[in-house]
Amino acid sequence: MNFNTNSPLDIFLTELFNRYREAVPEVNQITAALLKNGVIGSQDEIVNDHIAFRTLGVPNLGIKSFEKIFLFHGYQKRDHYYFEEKKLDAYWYAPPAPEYPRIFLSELKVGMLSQNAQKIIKKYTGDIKSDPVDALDLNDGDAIAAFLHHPLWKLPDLKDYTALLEESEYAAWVIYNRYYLNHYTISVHALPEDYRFLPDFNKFVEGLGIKLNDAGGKIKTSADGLLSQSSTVAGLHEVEFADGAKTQIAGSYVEFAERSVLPAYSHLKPEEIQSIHRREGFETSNADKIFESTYTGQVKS
Ligand code: OOG
Ligand code: NI
Repeated sequence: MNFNTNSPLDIFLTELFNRYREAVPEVNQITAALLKNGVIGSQDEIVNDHIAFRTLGVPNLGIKSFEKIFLFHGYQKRDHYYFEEKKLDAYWYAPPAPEYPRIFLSELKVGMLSQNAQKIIKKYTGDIKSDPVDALDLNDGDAIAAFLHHPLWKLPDLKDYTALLEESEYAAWVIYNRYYLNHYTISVHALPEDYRFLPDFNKFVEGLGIKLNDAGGKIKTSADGLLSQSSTVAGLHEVEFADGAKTQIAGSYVEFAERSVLPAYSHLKPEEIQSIHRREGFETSNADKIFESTYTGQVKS
């Protein structure tokens, strides 16, 4: 991501990306290989399709709270997606200008979990008596970045994390990782020949020794055939819990998206094609499997 202004949105997106890049080695590894192969001239040439965040659906938090940050900065709320088995809701948000990434924002439907899991989540989030975003100066980009990197609840005990993990991998991820950027997404269709189709791009990534999420197959494709996505498997990080116990937990990952040109624009010449001519939005069946990039079945196999 590279922005030429110093707007609050540019500032906090850049700070989030810098922190994410430090925590997820695959980001720089892929960029370095694209540079070395002469595919791009600098990191800024990579088009960021979207970024994603996860939230807990409890009073004062969740999508209703989190989305205020992006709505304030000109994002528009679009389609809703529901994931029955994972007990998740999600929306995507269209950016104020094409150089900004879309946002994919999800929320755990906490009320659908067992009494025990709800009790654990409440133990950490129950003290939050007002919406913390309301106390934030949304014109201050540094303050927003600090807010997204600052814990809203105390560090969990390992036993609480483990109990959540058994029932909801998503719940366990959020209770430890909170609002950290979950992934950024390389628009592979914006890359030159040999890299702009997902099967080739996946081979390039795997050639770097990076593991891909194979839940539902390495490439997830929408029913209309126009949106294909793949992703890395989240790396494991040794972390410490409130009780001093240490274990390895999943962090963030990298996603790759190929948005095809819509049939109505198939007559356009390659140089005429802009992002508005390509498949928009997301796809529930793709997203359902992309979520699993942080799940035990992928990160520990
Ligand atoms: C989001 C998974 C879904 C997409 O592009 O469909 C997704 C997550 O892992 O939080 O990113
Ligand atoms: Ni995504």
